[in-house]
Amino acid sequence: MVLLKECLLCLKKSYPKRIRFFSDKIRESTYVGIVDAPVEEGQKKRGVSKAPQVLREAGLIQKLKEDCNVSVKDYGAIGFDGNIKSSSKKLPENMLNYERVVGYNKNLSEIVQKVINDGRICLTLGGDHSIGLGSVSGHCKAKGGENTALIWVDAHADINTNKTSDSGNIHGMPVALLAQDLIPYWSNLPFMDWHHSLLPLKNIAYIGLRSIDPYEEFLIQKMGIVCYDIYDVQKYGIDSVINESLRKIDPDGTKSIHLSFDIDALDPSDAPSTGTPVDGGLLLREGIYIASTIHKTGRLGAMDLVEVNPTLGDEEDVQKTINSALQVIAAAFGYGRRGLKPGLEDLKQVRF
Ligand SMILES: [Mn+2]
Repeated sequence: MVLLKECLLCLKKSYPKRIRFFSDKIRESTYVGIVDAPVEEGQKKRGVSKAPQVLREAGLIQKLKEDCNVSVKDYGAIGFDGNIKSSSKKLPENMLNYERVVGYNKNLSEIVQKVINDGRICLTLGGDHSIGLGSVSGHCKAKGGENTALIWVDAHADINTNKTSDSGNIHGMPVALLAQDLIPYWSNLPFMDWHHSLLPLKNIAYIGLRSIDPYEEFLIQKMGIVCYDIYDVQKYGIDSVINESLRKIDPDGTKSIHLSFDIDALDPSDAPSTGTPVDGGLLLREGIYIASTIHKTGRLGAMDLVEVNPTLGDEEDVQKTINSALQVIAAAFGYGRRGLKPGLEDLKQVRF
């Protein structure tokens, strides 16, 4: 065992290219921190806050440990910053449950930043997609906005502001709140001093969109945001879409990648139990392909899995949706459909 390690180290010194070949064949532990965001005030349907518990009961942590060889640390559930409550401050219009949503995102942002600074990949279990605000914000604070690349996999663009949103649901606004370039589009956002809109739009790529509001489409075009909608997935294939996305938002291959995966990106046949399903979505295998391609970069910094609502649909719908969520998460943390790579233990008998 020791000999094997020494042998590999020796090769690393003299043959850097060869060691990369060997490293690729050896399974290494990944360190993950899990955060629950059992919240649902970013939209109007109740039940999505139950997802973290249901995903855990379905064996998420066991799957990560056994199928992905991941070392898991549990950071528990986010709370709500009690300092943010009704005050004389004028709240922004057309942002439902504003204090509540800002309050839990502040908390989430701090925890995500801590998990990443602890040297772990942060997995946040939503909750509705409003938690993308705190999660990505925390990632940017830990790594710097310039050094963070965001892949937003979703049926929707979630880039409305309170001036353009029809619903006032904040789960349709997180990308607009995160983007540095869109700061001028906002005004009067109290209790947001913890958030700095650090992420440049050029570091964001959308995959799977198919329900885009007119203003969102205008903004995507005007700002040149990298966007591969469901039409592009069909046209170019998922391999080109994810690799081109990564190449465009992270051309040097050096950024910390944030995968924000809305389960409604998947077709309702694979993920029916979600609040705003849209027909004609990504196949489960395409969702898995996105996640495993990001895993293979070795630069996944954080992941959100959001919008699973276990109170919608019948039992079969819920099972399907949970299964799809578990498979996408497992793929992001290294589970391959051809099985696990051998670990050092497995290689004891191998002669190079
Ligand atoms: Mn979303």
